[in-house]
Amino acid sequence: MSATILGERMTAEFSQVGRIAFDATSLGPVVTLTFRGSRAVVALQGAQLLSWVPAGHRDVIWLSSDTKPKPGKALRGGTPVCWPWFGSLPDAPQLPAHGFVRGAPWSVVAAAATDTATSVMLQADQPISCAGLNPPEAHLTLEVRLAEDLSLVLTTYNRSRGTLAITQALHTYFSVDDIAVVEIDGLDGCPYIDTVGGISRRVQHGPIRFAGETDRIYLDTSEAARTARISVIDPALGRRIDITSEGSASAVVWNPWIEKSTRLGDMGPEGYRRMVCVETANAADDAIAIMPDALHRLMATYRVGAI
Ligand code: TA6
Repeated sequence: MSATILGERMTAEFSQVGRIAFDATSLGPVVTLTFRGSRAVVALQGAQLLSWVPAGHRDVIWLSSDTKPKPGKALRGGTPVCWPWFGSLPDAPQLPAHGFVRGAPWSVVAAAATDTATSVMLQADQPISCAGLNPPEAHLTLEVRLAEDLSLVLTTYNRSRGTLAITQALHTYFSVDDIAVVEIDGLDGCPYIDTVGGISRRVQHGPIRFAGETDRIYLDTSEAARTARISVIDPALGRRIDITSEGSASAVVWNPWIEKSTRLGDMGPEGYRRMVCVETANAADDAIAIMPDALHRLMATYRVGAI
């Protein structure tokens, strides 16, 4: 369906909600939410958050200046939805990294504008499937809720008769002024899998700082994320981004640095310096099993403040 027709259909259906608009853009069809001077933009392909501009702040989300929409592929940046697996499948390396819904078509199925928030619910178009894979019988939705903060809730409903084992991530690229002076707080003492230069297991001591390619899966973080919270500290911008989560036991921290971002080819000039990924996940050892007819919610909430 062309973006124009798509936009007309959905605009007709949800435009009376107010504070929600559908547009066909150079990045594909998007839905824009507004709330008290804040704005969020979500691509319908992949239900990918592309932008969140809280009132009085710069965009919190990084999106490459060199990314273009391709069928079945996520844009570089924003929040790709990694599901029903995170990373690559060792026993099926031919299947796409990070699962197959991040480039698939989703539809807005509900919208609301209240005194406390503006929200949309997107649903992965059924059947959820991927070439060469027996698709899990699951119903997948992403709620985007814009208030003073921004929340993402990824809900997996297991419609099969068997247990659904998945790994997953809300793979968010945050915008920073200069990665060289950024710190990530809140993961002190957490065990992690370091995937740079082979696989090794370590324990985090103090804040995370960046001086090269960094690609780590922090495990058993639910305590840190739920209570002490994980924060991106950006001294150059004088900004902190606090990340709290529910239903998540892992956090992935990634910056490709120079060589890998050159290899990726879609990070834009010096893009690696302007971003850091802090992903709310259930990955590696933290895979989850969803019983038949049960559901699991993975939730991340982002809030910005001054430092
Ligand atoms: O989340 C970190 C990571 O797994 C990195 O290893 C890197 O591959 C990144 O995701 C981006 O993956 P993508 O498939 O989007 O290029």
